[in-house]
Amino acid sequence: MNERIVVGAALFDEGRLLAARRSAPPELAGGWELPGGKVEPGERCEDALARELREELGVEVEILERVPGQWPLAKGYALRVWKARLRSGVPEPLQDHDELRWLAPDQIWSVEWLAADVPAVTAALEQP
Ligand code: DCM
Repeated sequence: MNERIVVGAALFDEGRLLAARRSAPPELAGGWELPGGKVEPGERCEDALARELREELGVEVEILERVPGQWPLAKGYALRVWKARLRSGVPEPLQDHDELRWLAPDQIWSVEWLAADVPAVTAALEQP
């Protein structure tokens, strides 16, 4: 049942949330997202999320609880989000992104989130 699922991480460190600015494709470039990506066939969502953050940011993360909800993306994909925290490494924009920013609570809406990520970020912040 992992067809057309995109997983994203609400990665928190010392109360700040990581936002990543996409560098591709052109229609999404410049928009900010919760880092993540597509789940591969047969792959668990949580495993896909850890893999994507390893590939894109060069970090090992601990996947925590799922953020309730699911948000529609293009082409029939849906975005699901998990809270996560760093286990090791310092995030770097290795792939798909050209800038990363740790956002304090009063800075969350200072970046232009991609449309699907707006409700996802809202839900992640509402969760205790
Ligand atoms: N996507 C998104 N928000 C996220 C993660 C991904 O809107 N937090 C979108 C961007 C792409 C699609 O999901 O259209 C697949 O992402 P990727 O190219 O990273 O696999």
